[in-house]
Amino acid sequence: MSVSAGTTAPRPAVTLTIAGSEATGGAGAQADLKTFQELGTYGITALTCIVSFDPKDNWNHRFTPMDAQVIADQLEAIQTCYAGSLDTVKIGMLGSPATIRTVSDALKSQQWKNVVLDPVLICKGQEPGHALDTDQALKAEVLPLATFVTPNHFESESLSGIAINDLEDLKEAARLIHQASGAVVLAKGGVRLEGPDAVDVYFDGETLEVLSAPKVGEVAVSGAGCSLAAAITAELAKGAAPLEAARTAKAFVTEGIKARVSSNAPFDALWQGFAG
Ligand code: PXL
Repeated sequence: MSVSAGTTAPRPAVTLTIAGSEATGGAGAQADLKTFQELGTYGITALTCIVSFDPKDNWNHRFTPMDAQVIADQLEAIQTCYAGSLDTVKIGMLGSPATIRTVSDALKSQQWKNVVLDPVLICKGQEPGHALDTDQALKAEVLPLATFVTPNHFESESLSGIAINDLEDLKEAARLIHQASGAVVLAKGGVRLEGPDAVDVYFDGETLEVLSAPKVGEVAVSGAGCSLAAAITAELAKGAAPLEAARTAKAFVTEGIKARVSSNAPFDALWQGFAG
């Protein structure tokens, strides 16, 4: 049976992720799409690169960028198909200055309500000179377009320029990153700060709130950062206020970490499907 165009059924909120593939399914676009599906939005992907862990080399990342024109083509298809209904985007791993330029051009070609940036700065095994160029381009060309940014401990230090050793430092970093970007900030302490709880600092220019949940183990789980930003994206697309979106996303990720999936890799992956 075919479904005709122009159906009057309620339409789901549309969410786009501009992200890399992580082949084993734990992180990147795969984590984003699973999160979107679980939270009831219609997920779309523009793929920026392919990451294949290397089991023969300490699970370092083998990184293959997509050709800039292929990224531009995907975004053209997506933005044309969903012109008028696509106003929420998540940005994950971009990986090269050329990709960053292509993505920032596409972002500037339309209006957005929500641009959620997970500022993935360094990919394990990436060549440092190349990574520095990429980081600078991300800060110059994409960060100013973000409405919501979710840096982890390392990324918060890099974006704020301060060392982060405790919760007070993380609060200061969140303030500084907000000042520099104008975006709502959720700076993630995760397992990197000492103490029994995984603490994140939310700051939107007025409200500063510490989101806290008991740590689930002491080791980072693959896909937690991607899933957190994707969950924020989905909640914002459905109309949640930023603080509410951050709280829901943190609870979603905490449950997903509890239900993590182990493999032959030396790290586990978050499972978004725990509720089903
Ligand atoms: O977790 C950051 C991340 C994002 N995107 C891709 C990745 C990773 C980490 O492995 O591979 C594609």
